Amino acid sequence: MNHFKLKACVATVAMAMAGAAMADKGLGGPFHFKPINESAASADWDPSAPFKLPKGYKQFVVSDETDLNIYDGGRDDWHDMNTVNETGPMAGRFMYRTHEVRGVPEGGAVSVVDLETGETRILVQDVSYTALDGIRWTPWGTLLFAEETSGGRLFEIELNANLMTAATVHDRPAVGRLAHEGIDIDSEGNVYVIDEHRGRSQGCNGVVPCGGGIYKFVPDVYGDLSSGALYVLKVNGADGVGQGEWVGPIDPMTARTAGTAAGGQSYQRPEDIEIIADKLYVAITEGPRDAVTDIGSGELEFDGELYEGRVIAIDLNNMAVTNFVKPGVNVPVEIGRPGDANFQTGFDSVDNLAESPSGDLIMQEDNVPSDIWFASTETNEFGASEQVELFASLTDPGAEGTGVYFSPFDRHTLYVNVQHSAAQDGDGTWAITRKHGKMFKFD
Ligand SMILES: [Ca+2]
Ligand SMILES: [Ca+2]
Ligand SMILES: [Ca+2]
Ligand SMILES: [Ca+2]
Repeated sequence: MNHFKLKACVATVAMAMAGAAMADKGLGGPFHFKPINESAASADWDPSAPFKLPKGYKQFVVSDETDLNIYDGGRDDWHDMNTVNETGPMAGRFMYRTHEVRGVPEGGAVSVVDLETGETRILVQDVSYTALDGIRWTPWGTLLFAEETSGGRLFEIELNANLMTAATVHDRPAVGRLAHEGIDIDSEGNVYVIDEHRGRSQGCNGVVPCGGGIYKFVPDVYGDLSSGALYVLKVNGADGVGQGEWVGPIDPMTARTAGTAAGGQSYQRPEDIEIIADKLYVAITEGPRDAVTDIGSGELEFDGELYEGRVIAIDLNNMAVTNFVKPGVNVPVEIGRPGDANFQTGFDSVDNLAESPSGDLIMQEDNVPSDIWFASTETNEFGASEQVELFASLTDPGAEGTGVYFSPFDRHTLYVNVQHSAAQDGDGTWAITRKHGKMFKFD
């Protein structure tokens, strides 16, 4: 099988003149780009080249459901988040991916791709695993992954020496039973996690606000997640920004309600997180603002979203919490859909985050179209990014893009997944690059 070349496609998107001058400031570093002019339209969907890309960029399948089809019979494999083995022997060679399926008899799975040979296999799978979401390589050489369901578990995999099979999977309840998504680790070995819950509008058993918090786990011993203390972010200020502090420790087994009881800030559906330098960035998905419910008699009720998603930044030194990217402040509000007369490309339902090779924050929308944005970590006096640019957009009418990720060993390739594609067996991991020649040794 050699479908990689067949699926390669040089983007022919017209250069966005308005963005050309901005790109000279160096957003993306070695991955610098001229922003695309607007979001992709589903009418332009090409399953062999699903992303609308800046001029000069190409896209390749790394591994999709034609290589490994974990869920057969036309069921989507729901590729979610990615990491490579970032440390240790053969660092950078293997890519690990969570599969976010729910309610399937086989249960959730984590898969692995050997980026040298192309071999792809299931790393772990269990009938009890559900909605597997975040994944993170630890500095001590293990792999963390977690469930997104309420009270979901966080697991740690010890790998065998071949790095393609698991020796042991540990449940790590001390890190918190939460609707997990993003996971990140600071230089001291503290683990940051979130509760993906609409804390402001859904709350807990009718009590609002409740849940939707941001948490810090401090292990008793570096690299040992079996015991430690769990804290929740409290913020003194309006709308979840202002002066923050970690409060606790709290009971990890009831982390949502215990966090709220301790004074934790409830956000409206936090999802992915990313530490860059001394700041923790958190995507608050919070959208779409236009979602409405028909409550009968021709009356519509708006769901109470205040924004179409924002990213906050938490300075881990002085605990200042700021709005880093917010529609209408430093990125346009999204209006309508591509093809609509009044359509305006903008920012909606930000979900996955990653760090670019030059330390910018990459942000990916859970939206159709699913856009990928880059934001400079240079900020104004209010903590807002000085520059936010549109890198790419997904044409697939059924899919969201997930799992944006740069390997520390390849500064020229952005990995991204297509999740719940409208195409039969169309879920998979893609590589976006400007590099010439063979993309993979196994090509
Ligand atoms: Ca499938
Ligand atoms: Ca999620
Ligand atoms: Ca958008
Ligand atoms: Ca997500």
